[in-house]
Amino acid sequence: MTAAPSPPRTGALRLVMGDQLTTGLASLASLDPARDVVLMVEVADEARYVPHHKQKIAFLLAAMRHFARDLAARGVRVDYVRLDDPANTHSFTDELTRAVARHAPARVVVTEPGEWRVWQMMQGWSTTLGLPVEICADDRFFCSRAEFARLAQARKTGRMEFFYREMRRRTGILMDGDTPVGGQWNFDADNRKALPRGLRPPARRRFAPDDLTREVINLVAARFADHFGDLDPFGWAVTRADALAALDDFIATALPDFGDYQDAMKAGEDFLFHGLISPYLNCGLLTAVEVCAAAETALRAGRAPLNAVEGFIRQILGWREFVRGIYWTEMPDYAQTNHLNAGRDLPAFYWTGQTSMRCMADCIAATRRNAYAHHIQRLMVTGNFALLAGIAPAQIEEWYLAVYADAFEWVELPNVHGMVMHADGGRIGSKPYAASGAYINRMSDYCGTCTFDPKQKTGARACPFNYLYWNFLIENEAALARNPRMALPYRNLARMTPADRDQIIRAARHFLAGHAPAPASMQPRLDDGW
Ligand code: FAD
Ligand code: DLZ
Ligand code: SF4
Repeated sequence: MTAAPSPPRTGALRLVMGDQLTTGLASLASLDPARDVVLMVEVADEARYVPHHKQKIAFLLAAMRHFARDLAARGVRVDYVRLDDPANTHSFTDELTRAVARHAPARVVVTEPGEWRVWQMMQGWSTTLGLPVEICADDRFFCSRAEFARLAQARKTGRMEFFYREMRRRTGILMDGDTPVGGQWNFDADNRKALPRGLRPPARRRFAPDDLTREVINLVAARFADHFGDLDPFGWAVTRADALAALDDFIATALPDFGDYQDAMKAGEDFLFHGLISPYLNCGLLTAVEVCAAAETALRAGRAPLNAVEGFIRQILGWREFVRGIYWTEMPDYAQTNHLNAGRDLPAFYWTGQTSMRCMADCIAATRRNAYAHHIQRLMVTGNFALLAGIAPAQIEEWYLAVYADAFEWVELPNVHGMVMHADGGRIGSKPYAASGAYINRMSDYCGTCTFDPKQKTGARACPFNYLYWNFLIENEAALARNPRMALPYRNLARMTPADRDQIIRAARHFLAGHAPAPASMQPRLDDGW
């Protein structure tokens, strides 16, 4: 008598995570609908390792549910574990273990993750599961992790600008043969205009939540009530079709002015001429290739000028790829550096928004409303303040990772640790972007309605950015004075009388001592039970 045949094993169990919502994902490429199962899991660990903005959690879970629905409609077997499933263990590893028991797969297939933390977790999966685990390279970037490492060895990743030119040559984007379109690589000098009075940014396309998204919003409201941020109005696209519509809307209405007003800020105008596409790019609903192609097509069709299109494409083909490469070649040591020995606690107003500094209050309020702030708000307002105030890098990094819908560590950390805090000693930027109130006054209309005066250095009405700026130069003289790009500010500092210096130091100390750190209830809770 022959033994009864054992039940056929599922082919592969393919885990798709919240930032991998791309139909052409590497780990889905060889999917066999007859034998494979796609696993997607909503786990509280991912929502709580930093206290993510409510809207960010809702955006990702809604996008995951729509992605799963679309896969299932195409005949793919999807095993989807919801957040409110009573059996949910709320961790990637434990949910994989449970799914392996359900499906008895021959192997697990996954695409490399966006965060070092999860990459480390993955290294243990084969042993834990007792199965082969195939980790596919994430091919949604122009430059793979391996290729960036090769370029770094060939010394082509020292500065973003040279890496960017190399990427232009390799991809042919914005190239006419061997030369850059327009005969110039970079039009940044044209892109620093303040917003003229009377110029109204276009209304932006937002997307009303459907029933599936509304269900997620209600779940997040109930489960994460203590997290930062508003849930309503929720206007993010959560499907590929709507993300494409958002991209079309940007290209048609805002891209033409993106370049001119890239560095501008205006109170109450949350989006200006920015793309509003980073959440879609980072979760996978849009790809970098198609976004760059859409911008280049607009240029070639005469629908957007070169300074706008080059400036926009540089952010994606240049900065986005560059910071990812730095993250993966330099982690985990990268996160530990603290070049300026900054160690002050993050003030509570980053979470409450309650501060008399109009620029800070406006940027934090926009962040609370939208889980979004545009680049100059992040860099020159909330980032600049953290730099000047000497906030501990890890604390300000957690804030940025928590509050933005587009924040994943591979892109957040180099921007905050490197570009903003100069904690990496200059790997990302050759000098810190430190600026006084004069810069914010030039590029925005915040100061006109602020209790402080951007023209005063000391005294009760002096703009805090002013004395904090000079105090920053004084506190970091040993680390920064020999940097050639800091020569001008240090020459100006040298002209200050000892009495003026003393007054600055006292004003800064008084201000910093008067701002309490965030109470424990606002700090990330890594060990929170579910
Ligand atoms: P646009 O201004 O329209 O730019 C187009 C695209 O270019 C963006 O969608 C983004 O994909 C890319 N891009 C622009 N600047 C950068 C940059 N410096 N690094 C990487 N990509 C860039 N971006 C994130 O995607 N996630 C983050 O967590 C994040 N944290 C940041 C923290 C700080 C302190 C700073 C200064 C910048 C951060 N950025 C981050 C970069 C940038 O601010 C956002 O990508 C941008 O604001 C997203 O809005 P947008 O789509 O309207 O961008
Ligand atoms: C950010 C996030 C959140 C809030 N929730 C989930 C989730 O429930 N399930 C999931 O697969 N992914 C989630 N994510 C995104 C992950 O944090 C992200 O995929 C990893 O950090 C990638 O390294
Ligand atoms: Fe910000 Fe200073 Fe201007 Fe007030 S005066 S809005 S604190 S830069």
